Amino acid sequence: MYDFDEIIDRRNTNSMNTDGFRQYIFHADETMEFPYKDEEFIRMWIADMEFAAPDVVIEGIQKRLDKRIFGYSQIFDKEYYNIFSKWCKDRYDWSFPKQELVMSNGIIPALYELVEYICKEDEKVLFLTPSYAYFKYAADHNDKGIVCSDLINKDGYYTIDFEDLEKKASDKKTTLFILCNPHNPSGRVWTKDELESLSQIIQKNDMWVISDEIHCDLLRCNKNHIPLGKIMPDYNKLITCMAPSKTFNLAGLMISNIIIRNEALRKLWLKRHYNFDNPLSIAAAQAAYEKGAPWLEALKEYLDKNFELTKNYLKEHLPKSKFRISEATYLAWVDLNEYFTPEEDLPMFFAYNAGVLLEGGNMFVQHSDGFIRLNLACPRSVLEEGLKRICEAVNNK
Ligand code: LCS
Repeated sequence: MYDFDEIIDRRNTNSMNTDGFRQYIFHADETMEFPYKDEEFIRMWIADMEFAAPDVVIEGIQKRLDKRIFGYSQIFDKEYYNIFSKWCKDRYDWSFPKQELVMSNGIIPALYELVEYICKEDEKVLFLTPSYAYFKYAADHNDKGIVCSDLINKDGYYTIDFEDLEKKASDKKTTLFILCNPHNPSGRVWTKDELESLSQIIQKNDMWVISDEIHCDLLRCNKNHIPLGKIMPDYNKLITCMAPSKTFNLAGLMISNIIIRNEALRKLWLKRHYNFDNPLSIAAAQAAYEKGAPWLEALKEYLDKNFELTKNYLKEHLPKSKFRISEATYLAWVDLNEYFTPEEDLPMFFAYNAGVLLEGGNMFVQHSDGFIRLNLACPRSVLEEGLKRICEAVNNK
């Protein structure tokens, strides 16, 4: 019914994935050359998918196109809230009042703004490492310091070092905690117990917390997501971020949901934020949440199989690699420390020697040397070729 095996040509679409890798991964320009032509690369890097967006979403955009005028837009219609809150209720048994929902052209821009609004002059931002690097960039952008708490890695299974976190959270200047829930890049889905322990630390230290739940819809089939807002139902200094961008492969449409409980912060947001949304993005997001669930369930099954395949392939061909199937995301976090020294530049190695574009090593703030992150949201034939090239390159090293 849904063809996730289809190979779609993304060239000439201004896609970051096909055209932006020199700049993003290698901080280089178009003069950087590789032994592979651009179209010969297997691209397993940036977190978007090689799959077509659901037909119901494309139809939603089409219906909006038919209205033919694309003037300034904002979500006025309460239908959007009704549909998105139903999504949260159905999937996470969690709901929030309508007035708490504001929109942003992406979660990253929201993080940049929220750090600015929340943190005073000499205050710092706390997060768990390895981390999606934009948590750091949001602090850097606002000239705020960062405090990192390394996760504990036991045989590829990551847990929170609560003792370390507690110590760092108790610093009065560390006022904001950004939680990646579920976690990129480890793929952990935090359990109720873990979230409760986190909530105690947050509460005890009266911290602000942003729970970035952008990956929450993309879980392995046997996993369940718990919004932090559900664990902390009355905590006022909590902001939740969710989006259709990862779930339905709509990152370029730049629309995301920011749920701000604190009234003063929300007022500040509404005053300072550039509060317009792209009308096509509104239509897409609404259609996705209203009609996209069957597509998502099929996608999850496909991704589960890609993870199984990856696990088996790595076990056979790179027996000294360490890998556990991620509980969430379509990202595989693979430990290659037995094959590389910490100084080696893994994205460069694989681009040159395997023709595979991937992220890894120091791209995740800290505590990530010797790891590669593989985006498995691609047709199985592409994945097979990518894995083959990766393993051959390492074994020929
Ligand atoms: N938050 C997390 C935890 C993410 O992983 C990403 C995208 C974003 C926010 C981006 O939000 P947006 O501004 O698009 O709404 N993650 C990416 C990644 O790991 N590689 O490429 C993108």
